[in-house]
Amino acid sequence: MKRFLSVLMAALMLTTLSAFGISAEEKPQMTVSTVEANIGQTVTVNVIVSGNPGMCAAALKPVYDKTALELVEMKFNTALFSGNVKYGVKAVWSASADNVNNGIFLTLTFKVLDNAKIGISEVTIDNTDGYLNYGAVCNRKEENIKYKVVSGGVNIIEPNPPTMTVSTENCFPGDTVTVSVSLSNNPGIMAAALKPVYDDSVLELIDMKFNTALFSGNVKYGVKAVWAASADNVNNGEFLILTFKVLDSTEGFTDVSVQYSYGDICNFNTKVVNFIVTAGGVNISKKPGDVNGDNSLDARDLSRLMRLIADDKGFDDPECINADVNGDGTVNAKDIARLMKLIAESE
Ligand SMILES: [Ca+2]
Ligand SMILES: [Ca+2]
Repeated sequence: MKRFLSVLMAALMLTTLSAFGISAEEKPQMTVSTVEANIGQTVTVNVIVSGNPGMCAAALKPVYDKTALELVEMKFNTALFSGNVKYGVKAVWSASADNVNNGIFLTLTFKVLDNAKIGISEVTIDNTDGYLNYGAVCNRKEENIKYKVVSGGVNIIEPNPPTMTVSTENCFPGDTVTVSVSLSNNPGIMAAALKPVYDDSVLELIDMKFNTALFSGNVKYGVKAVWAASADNVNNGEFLILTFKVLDSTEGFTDVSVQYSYGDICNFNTKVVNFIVTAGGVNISKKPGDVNGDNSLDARDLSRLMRLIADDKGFDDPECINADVNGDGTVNAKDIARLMKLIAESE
């Protein structure tokens, strides 16, 4: 019983010591880094040494999923760990004296294969129960160094998804404005049917037009804009141009987007292609100097502005929103001068 207690006491002391960070020297460890990569990309994973008590030879065997990764290159960091190297199934290193450096010891360069699954593909150094195999690393005295192995890997992330971006345009009430729908990360499409989505109390769709300079093919316009080519087109850029008439006496921001149903975009093999649609819109602001907001620029605006100034209306007053004709943040006589100039110059 006494013996058990003393063992327990010793264990408690060790726990306490390590809790205060007064542990013995750092234990030898090899940490494999984790890096992000897209499919098809080539990436480098580092094997980092810490707590190195001194070593003069190593034979490390990388372990990884060969269906996801192809090992392109192994390379010891001889700037920090000078010595002779040899690469085969294992990466072998030897030095003429014990090296006590810590840091990047070995780099492994992988290519992420086309059919790799999304997610982490583990990379480690061949080990037994989390420690390098006996004899994998030793010092000048041929003593085995028990390195703990912390696995890492390649985090294979979703490649950039095909995206359809609707532009945002600025205009005045009554204007005609064109909004473009552009493609990016286009994996190749042969046919598409897109339905413009907008607020018809603010905008009137007067024209749809595919950019056939970049996307040659046959087109048809109805409720949807339909495009079909004879082969896959992998271009990116302006795909569809929507022309709207902005209705009079409207103001503010209005959304414009495009919709498609599943199967409305496909490639030559009739495989469905999905695009993430980023909506855009039209930002409608009143004409500079249109103080009364009736979408025309005339003497009535001047009269309104003079009244606002005479009444000493604060700039925050809703009536004054369009009264800062020169845009300097205040409403004063300078705006009258600018407005007179604008009216004089208007047709
Ligand atoms: Ca006006
Ligand atoms: Ca002003």
